[in-house]
Amino acid sequence: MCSFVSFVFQKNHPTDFYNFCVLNKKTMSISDQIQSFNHEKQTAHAFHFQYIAEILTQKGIDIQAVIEKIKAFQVAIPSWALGTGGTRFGRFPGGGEPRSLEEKIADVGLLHQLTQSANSISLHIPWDIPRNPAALKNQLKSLGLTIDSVNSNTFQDQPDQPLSYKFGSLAHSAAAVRQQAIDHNIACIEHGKALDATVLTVWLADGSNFPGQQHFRRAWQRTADALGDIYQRLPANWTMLIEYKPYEPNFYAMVIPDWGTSWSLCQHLGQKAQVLVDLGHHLPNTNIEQIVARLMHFGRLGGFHFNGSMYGDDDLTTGSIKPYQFFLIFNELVDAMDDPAVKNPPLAWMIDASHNSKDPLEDLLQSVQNILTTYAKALLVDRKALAEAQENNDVVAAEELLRAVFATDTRALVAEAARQAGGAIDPIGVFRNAKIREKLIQERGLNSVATGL
Ligand SMILES: [Mn+2]
Repeated sequence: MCSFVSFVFQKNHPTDFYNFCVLNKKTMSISDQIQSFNHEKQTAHAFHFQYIAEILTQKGIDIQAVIEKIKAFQVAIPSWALGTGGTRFGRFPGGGEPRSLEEKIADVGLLHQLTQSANSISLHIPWDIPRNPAALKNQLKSLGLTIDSVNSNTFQDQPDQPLSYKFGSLAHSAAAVRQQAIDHNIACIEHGKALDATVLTVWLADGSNFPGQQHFRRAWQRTADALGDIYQRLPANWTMLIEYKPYEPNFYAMVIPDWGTSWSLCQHLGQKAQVLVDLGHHLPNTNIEQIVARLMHFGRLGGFHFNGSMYGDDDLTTGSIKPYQFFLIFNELVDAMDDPAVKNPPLAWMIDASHNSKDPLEDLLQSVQNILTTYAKALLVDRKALAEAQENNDVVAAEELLRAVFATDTRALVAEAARQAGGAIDPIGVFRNAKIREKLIQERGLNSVATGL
């Protein structure tokens, strides 16, 4: 009934057709849904793709080489983005959220199947403690996924925890609290080892809300010493990512407020420690593209968290608020990645967003699309011409090169990359037409909770 032949007959009413399929053919796999929907979209897609391909080919760009790079780009999905985020005022669950680590992995498997660009998941300990690593590894393998990183949590107290993090963790004034936080990070490494992870991400909420509350230099030294104890336990092939944030939850001073502090801690620890840049962890108007360029120049950028923000750590959809800035950041990342003189390690890419108003899976699909279309733009920059304009101080030519690429619609390139890899030309279209959220609500209920927030 859902064969391509009957599909063609009913193509004038694609939505009705899909509803019919979903309601009457419950066994139709996601893979079949993707292929059917791709078939429906193929004519329009081919038209758009041909248009952009001709323009770029005329400019001497190897279109298939660009598509291969898009296909190779993979971004990790954090377990905490799979449910509706909370605020300090309230949380409004959307229903069908994953209730266990297995269900979180299943959701990332779905995102990967649709986009072919989300092949790993980041875990949050203790929200995602792997109870049965062997079974989880089998599940990951069957979905073509790996573990991207394990993230420690010393920003909230757990029910079975003897000492409180109210006044900090690795920077706390009491050695016993610092030791508890060190032990927790070492436990995170052990959980990660069980699932073949190789990255520990440390983000600290430590800081002070009022002037005089905390001694700045002692707080840095305690943090550095405690991180040193964790670093000692890091396996040889692991990386420790140190993430900074200018404010929140502390509003007077964070112990690690900026990239300079993260970098100083990495220098103190050694080569396995790297700076992690989270797009939302900057004050308004910070020149983030310059920060990533500087870090990569010194081989110190290890991880990158995608999200979108208007004011600070808003955790909105990647690319939703400041797309030009996002493009300029990607431009610097690609410039450094393509430069053989830059000895920066491969980056761990992750979406770090969790907000209140969208279906979390649709939001992640939007983010993946925005990441890939912006990455594709950065790949199209004529770096030789840009370098020439820069060396000749031709300000307008340099700027116009970037502006022209930014204005290029790269959606058909990303769709073609997904199509060639077996993914969806229109991932959100498939998600909606296959009524995936409705099915998840049926399976998991309306009030399931994904995170420990
Ligand atoms: Mn982050």
